[in-house]
Amino acid sequence: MSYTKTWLNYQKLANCPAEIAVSLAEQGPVAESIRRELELAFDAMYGVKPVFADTVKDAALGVTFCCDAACGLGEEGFRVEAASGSIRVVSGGQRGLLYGLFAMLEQLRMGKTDFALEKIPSNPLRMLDHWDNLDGSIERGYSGKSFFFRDNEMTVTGRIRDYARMIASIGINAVCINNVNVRGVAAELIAQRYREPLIRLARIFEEYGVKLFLSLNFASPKRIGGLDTSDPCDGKVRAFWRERIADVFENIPNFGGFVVKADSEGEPGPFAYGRTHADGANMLAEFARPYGGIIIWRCFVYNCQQDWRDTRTDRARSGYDNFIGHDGEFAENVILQIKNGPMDFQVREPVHPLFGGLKKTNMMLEVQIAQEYTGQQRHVCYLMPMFREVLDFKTYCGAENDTIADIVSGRTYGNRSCGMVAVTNTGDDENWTGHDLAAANLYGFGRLAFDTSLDPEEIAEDWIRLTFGLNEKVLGNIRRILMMSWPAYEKYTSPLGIGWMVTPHTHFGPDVEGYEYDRWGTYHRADHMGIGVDRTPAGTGYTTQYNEPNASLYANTETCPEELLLFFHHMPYAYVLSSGKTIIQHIYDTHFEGAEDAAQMLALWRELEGLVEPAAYARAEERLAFQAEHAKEWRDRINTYFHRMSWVEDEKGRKIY
Ligand code: GCV
Repeated sequence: MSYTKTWLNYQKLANCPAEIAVSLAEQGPVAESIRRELELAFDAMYGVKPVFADTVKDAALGVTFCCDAACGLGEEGFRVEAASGSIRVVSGGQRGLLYGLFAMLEQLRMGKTDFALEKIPSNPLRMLDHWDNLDGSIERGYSGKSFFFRDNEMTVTGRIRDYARMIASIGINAVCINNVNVRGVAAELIAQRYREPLIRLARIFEEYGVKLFLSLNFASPKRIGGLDTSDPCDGKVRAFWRERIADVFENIPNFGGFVVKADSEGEPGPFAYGRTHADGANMLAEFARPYGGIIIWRCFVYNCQQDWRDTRTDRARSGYDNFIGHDGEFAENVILQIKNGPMDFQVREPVHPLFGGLKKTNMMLEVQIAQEYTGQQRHVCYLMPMFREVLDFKTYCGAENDTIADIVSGRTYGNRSCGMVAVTNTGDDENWTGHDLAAANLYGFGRLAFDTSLDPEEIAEDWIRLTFGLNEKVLGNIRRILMMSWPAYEKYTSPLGIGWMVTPHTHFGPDVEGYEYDRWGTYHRADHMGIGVDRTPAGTGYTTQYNEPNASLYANTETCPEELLLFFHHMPYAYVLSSGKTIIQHIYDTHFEGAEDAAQMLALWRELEGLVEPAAYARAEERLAFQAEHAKEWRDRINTYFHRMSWVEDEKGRKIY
């Protein structure tokens, strides 16, 4: 199947230089990628093939790449200076030159000829996690099937190189290719069966500075090793892992390490043997350490067998409760991967309290650009504004450098094993991401992980120009759509921090009580008087997991940020918000507004007919039209439910079924 070029859609530019000379002394796989990309890009942009030469001084456009370990930019940082037809790209390593190359191309494509840029990546690890299964399906995948696996085989096709190019162009340096739920033959990815295609895949990634990671199954000693236990302290189990891990690192080039989902949602882990997460993670880390390998251990651990009548057990508490007692016990090459919020990628959640709690443990921020709970790439929901809020959140873990961005970039504790990871949103659909506008989340995540200070609106603008060209109307309309999309989605789905009103299992579409009486710990506790979960010390005590002043701020209804009021408090429908509206009126109003916003996004897109490439226009038009209708369904289902629950009429007398 053919596929779109997304933001690497190099278009012909005006003012083409007559000849282009490039000086690049470096050799090796990354340097080769730089050469290939230059040929591709300059041919498409200027119709000129660059000449590679030792000196560039006589050319109309001369580009010099300079690898200088003493430049102070590190292996991944770069400086690009362009003036009067001469461009100089400097870095301490080839990966930095590659990132500098893409940054230079972006500037040229946006019509700039004289510019200076200097960037050192904020986060050491900038990673994408695929939840791809070996049969080709993708857990929570909304853009077709896997391009890594099909029918229990690996598919290392030309698309992988384009994928590697695409993600390298936004600074991604690590990818885990298989689902954290490691089922069936996926456990054998660490064995011989998939070795040869994994080596080929790893070599392609290496050309673009991307490390390969695999998710492993903690019960592998039993599942594929023929042992009768997977106890991490058992000698035979240790020998199994020592041998397997050594074999993987010694044979797969550029291998980064393993991602582990243990004792979570039915996945095996150390608990079965009375061992701790630290016992499990450290055992694996010990065998990965000689190779510079990393164990990424997920903190998404909670009781998924809860009785809804139990109001003391709180899923929001569980990540913190499970891990805080082990602070300082994890090996140096273990990173705890923590979701942005304590529940599960809802449209609005507070920031996970573990970030402010752990002081002696490597941490990584996990977000989800696969829009599992935010419209599944059938709704547009640009998530960078949400991630911006998360990164800026002050944890008060110390007097300074206490934001999430500080912690995961290593500024707070001076560590290098940290960073950001996104559960990714790609598949084999022709446009990679199902919804053409969902590619903004992939692009945006990479840019934000590389530079955590960026403004979401500026990222959106860059993405629009690089994908759709420089037309001002196109820029203006798509920017408005993207920037209004997350607030709109929140308005027509989730009031004031209440999540989970979705259809069970699929997580798509409204079902207000879908998860209310289920075992997953996901309750909004709406009754005829009010709604919300009391997570104060008088309730589940979740607020106490935050450092002060956050703990008190959240515990008090007067100071709790209103967008999270019902996450932290059970409130009567008649409670009056700062807007002067009651909670019930707020629910009605936001749901009507959200549906109107969705209709407006469709109208804004429709103004672009003829200005956007026809196939992309049609694909997105269809999805935005669906979204506008689906938003009405959300509006009506939620409003009707709360009207029937509360018996309060809408002040504006609108239709509530
Ligand atoms: C990969 C949520 C999703 C699951 C996912 C899990 C996780 O529960 O619904 O599909 O499993 O998160 O993050 O491990």
